[in-house]
Amino acid sequence: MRTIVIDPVTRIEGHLKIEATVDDGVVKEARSTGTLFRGIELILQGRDPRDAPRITQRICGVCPTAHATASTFALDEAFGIADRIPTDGRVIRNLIFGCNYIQSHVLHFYHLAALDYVDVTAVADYEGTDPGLLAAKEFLGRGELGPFVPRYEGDYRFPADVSRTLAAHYVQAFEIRRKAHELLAMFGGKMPHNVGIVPGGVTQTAEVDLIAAFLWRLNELRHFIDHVYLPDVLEVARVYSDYAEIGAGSGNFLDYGGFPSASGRFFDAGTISMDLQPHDLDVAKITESIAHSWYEDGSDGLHPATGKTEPNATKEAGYSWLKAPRYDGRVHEGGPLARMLLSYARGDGMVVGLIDTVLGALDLPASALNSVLGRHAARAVECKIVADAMAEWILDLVPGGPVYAPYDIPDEGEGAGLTSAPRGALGHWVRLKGGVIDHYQCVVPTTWNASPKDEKGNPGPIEQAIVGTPIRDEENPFEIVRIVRSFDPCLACAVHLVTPRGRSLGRFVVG
Ligand code: NFE
Ligand code: MG
Repeated sequence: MRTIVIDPVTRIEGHLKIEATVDDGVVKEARSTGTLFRGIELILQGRDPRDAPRITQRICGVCPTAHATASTFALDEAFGIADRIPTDGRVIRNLIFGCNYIQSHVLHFYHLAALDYVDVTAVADYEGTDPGLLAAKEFLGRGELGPFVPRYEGDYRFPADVSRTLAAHYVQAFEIRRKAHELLAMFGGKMPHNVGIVPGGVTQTAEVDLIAAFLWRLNELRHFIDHVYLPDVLEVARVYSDYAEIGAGSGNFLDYGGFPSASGRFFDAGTISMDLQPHDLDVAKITESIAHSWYEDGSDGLHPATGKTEPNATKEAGYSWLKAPRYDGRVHEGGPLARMLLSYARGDGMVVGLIDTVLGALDLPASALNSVLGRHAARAVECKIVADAMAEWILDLVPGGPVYAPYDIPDEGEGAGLTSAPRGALGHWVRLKGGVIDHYQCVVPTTWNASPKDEKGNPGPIEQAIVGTPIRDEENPFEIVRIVRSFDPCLACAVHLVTPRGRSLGRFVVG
């Protein structure tokens, strides 16, 4: 029996510690610990509600647009204007958010996860004349670390020529992400922390030149997704096919639904498990456990609309700053895999076609999607689905049409802003009193996925995905980090929580 501690887990966003107890070469128990404490929700108390989309975006630089979206949905509801958002406002919000999806998924595969599978240093030996490979060689050879980053002693399986091509795509992906940011800024003003998405709609009207320029640039991103990103994910999946059997999580998935359409949402809300029977979502069934989180006892199992956050850094039973969100008292995983399973089971033609193509190419059954490879494949498929849909959505714009609904800020009001976010299901809950924010709670995708045990002792999704994994080399447990990264965790988002006014817990608290 031995406990492997990985602290911090690198190449993810934020501060995550993983402890895995290994016996006889197999993980018997795993603990996921968010080691950073933050205070965004408290900062909102007493403020003008219109500050919420601006301030909550500071939860994260990776998915600020998700927080802008959730908080404006919550405020639209609290202001009583949720059903009055003009078409152009709705569509432009979706376009701004879609750009962030593309950027986030490309970031995750190439710059966070790919180095688990691809030895990019292979490009150091390249002596040919291919401009992409030469650019990659020059780019990756820069910096203080010496000519190349140290080699990751692990489980690299590609021949050098494939590794070199993938290294060139790794470098190209930076350019693609820059372009996705620029695309977002066309309607959103800037990235990160856009200034376009506001209660009632957006700040930028749909002008013909913007629409044309947006489409032209979007098509370059779509070309990359179709001809580079998706094929590269399939290439990794073929060579690392054993990872279709590694990293199965709880098997329960949920999503809140995302991208409002004229009649509902582009992604429908729901829950699903590996029997592929989708169920409607009942928002009342969302609760947060703090049994093993560093918060005062007494607020276990509250719905976020009345949620409390009272830190207790020395709580004996605690081991994480993340709470443990649960649906109907059960562990649920969120993310592209949840959404693609829901769309697949509901018979969305595009998703069925793409997922079946991926499964066919890899000769895998649908049950294999509950795995490390399933998460990567679902993310890539979702990236294409969203990017292609954006090219359709933009055609619904009416140039020069209204982009926001005017409103008065009410003295009292309540709202829940629920949305799909790149990493899963994101919810913001707001309550107004005297025209200012009285109560604000966020329950964030990675809070679901990286959550600790709940009051029943059930481990969170990442913990469950690690348990049962055979570890080939306990000195270099690459299976564990590959599983963790397949969830694309963002700990800055996950630990957005409140600290009581006037009580300092220091800058970082490491458990
Ligand atoms: Ni900081 Fe985020 C997304 C949100 S996640 S990245 O996607 O909301 O946990
Ligand atoms: Mg919260």
